[in-house]
Amino acid sequence: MPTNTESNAGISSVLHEQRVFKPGPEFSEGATIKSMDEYEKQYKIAADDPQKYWANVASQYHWFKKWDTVLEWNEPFSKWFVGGETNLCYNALDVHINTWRKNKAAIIWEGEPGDQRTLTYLQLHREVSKFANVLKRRGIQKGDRVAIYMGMTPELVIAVLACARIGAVHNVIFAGFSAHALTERINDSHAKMIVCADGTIRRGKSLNLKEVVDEALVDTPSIQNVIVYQRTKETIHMQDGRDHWWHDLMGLASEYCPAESLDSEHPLFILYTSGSTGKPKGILHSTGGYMTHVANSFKHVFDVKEQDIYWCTADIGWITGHSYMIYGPLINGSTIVVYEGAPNYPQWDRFWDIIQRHKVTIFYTAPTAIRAFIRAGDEWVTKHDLSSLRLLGTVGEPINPEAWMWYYKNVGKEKCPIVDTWWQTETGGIMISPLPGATPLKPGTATRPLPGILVDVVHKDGTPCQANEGGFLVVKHPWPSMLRTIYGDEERYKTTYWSEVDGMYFTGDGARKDNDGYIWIMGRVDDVVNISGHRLGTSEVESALVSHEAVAEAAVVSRPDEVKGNALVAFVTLKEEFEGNQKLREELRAHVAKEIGPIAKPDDVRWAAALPKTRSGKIMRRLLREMASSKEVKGDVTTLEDFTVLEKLREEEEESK
Ligand code: 6R9
Repeated sequence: MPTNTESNAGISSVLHEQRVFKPGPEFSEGATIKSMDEYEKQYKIAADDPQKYWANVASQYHWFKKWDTVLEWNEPFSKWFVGGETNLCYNALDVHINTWRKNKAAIIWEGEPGDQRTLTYLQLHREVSKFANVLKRRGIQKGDRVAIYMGMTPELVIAVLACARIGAVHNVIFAGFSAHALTERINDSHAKMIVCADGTIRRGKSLNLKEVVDEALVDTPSIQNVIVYQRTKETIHMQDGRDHWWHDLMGLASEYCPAESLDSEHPLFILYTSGSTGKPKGILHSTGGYMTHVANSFKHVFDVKEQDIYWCTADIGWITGHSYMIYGPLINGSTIVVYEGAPNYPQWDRFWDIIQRHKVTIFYTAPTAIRAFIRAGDEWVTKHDLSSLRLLGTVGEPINPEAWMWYYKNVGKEKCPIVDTWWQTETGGIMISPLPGATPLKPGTATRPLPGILVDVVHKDGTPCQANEGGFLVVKHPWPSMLRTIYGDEERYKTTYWSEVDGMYFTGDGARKDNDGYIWIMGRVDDVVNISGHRLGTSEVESALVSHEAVAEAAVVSRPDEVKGNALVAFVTLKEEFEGNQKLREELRAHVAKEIGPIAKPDDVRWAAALPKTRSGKIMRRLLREMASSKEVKGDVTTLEDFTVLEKLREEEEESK
């Protein structure tokens, strides 16, 4: 990721958000932290002695052997709960099956065509144990890497947990990735096996995954076996000796497979995140520390209660799916909803329909989805009974205050708090988020860091910024679920995260703290634009645009300008009922000038049918920057959500010339 971090001089914050929403008593009463005073107290206790704090948190979970030392810190390498032994799968399943929870639903699954399955904790435990035996029978041992490439079916959860059970390192690869991306990830991690499905279903069409696997495996010497789960029943090629059907192997497997007692630092998974340049980074997470923070943060951020039906719409191919669809919820004994398909299939109300039918109480999604719903029109939401909902969450990008308000009013009916959770693949778990029983909410900010998480906004030299002064978001003390390294590339780990600001973990995000200590994420540091000496966070200019009634989504980038140094270019997606024309263009420019000030007024406003996004829904500003300066688009584009979007943008650009 090219960063622009020589100094943060003049990163200006331009958003003026005044609305505040106080927590209701129904949350405060049942919460561990009931007020901001209590939060401040807890935060201080944890900050004064992080090791004591984390040891307390860790002792809530099952350890086969207790640790000797809480933290060994050899900057930038950390070891947590050293000498301890545990197992995440044991904590997610075995601890529940000796209680009444054995008959509680662990997974409520819905396929895109409407087929449904429910697995109780006992059933899930049985399937996972069987699949763990399948892995072992096929030669997988503790420490071996297993690639997983399948759509959102219970078998994906089963495969992940089976790896954790025997200490195999899972490497889930999002089912939308190409053969090339698959080969690259398999080879980088030297995976011994791939677990896949014949296909997956998306927008009514079946997508042949096995074909992609076959193409990828032409060049992957480490793979010895392929296990294929039959989902779509399409015709696929099965290579003798290498490829095996999931159902054949499961039919022969024993249901008895004790969970391995694993060292706290045993690697749990590798998850690749692509930077804008270079090959993808294999983020490595380990066992005891990851479990401790992920399970505990899930409990507090989502205020989870026994009866909750929790639905996280992320794909398991992303970190959110790992931490807050599988591990966090299951360790807490929650019921999770898993949905296979697209949010707009067969219509734009599929999500609301699922919430209504399954009586979902906690709903966690991404700003990009919310903006798509706004664009589709309110009627899709309002025709459903969403009264089961009590808490909403968002993750993945800064949420524009207007999108927050829409979510709050239309989905939460002004009674559900929204937890805007800031974190990263690298952080493993949520770092900054409101606590629903304590934190007054302001639309557009992830608010305050969780206890034990020492984040700050600093200058390049590490000194703290003043209130409202923009700077770099850093973490000043190791935390249990931090990445341990980039798999196979310690140097890259050091330079990417530990060389920008001395002695601190560099997140790559720009931010500011307001007078209440709330953290406002201003976007990635490379998304900061410099206009007449003012460095503006693009997300703030975008929020100003989205606050106009015609705008559904906006991405703002800069292009070089002979006179000003840089000029602002806004790519704007309009709501269905609006049409892009010169008059609206002028109106939007004036609107930004009014909301922020004349310096932030976009020089160009371009209409876009849709914005190019990474597969996980983040706007690809790098591509737009290249479009804006009319350069050839180059670099890794394997993460584009929709290649046609780029084509359309190019065509629109040609037309407007
Ligand atoms: C969990 C996840 C990490 C980057 C992160 C930041 C952005 C995530 C955010 C947010 C503002 C939030 N981001 N959550 N920005 N507010 N609540 O998304 O991980 O895919 O690794 O992305 O996403 O820029 O640095 P990952």
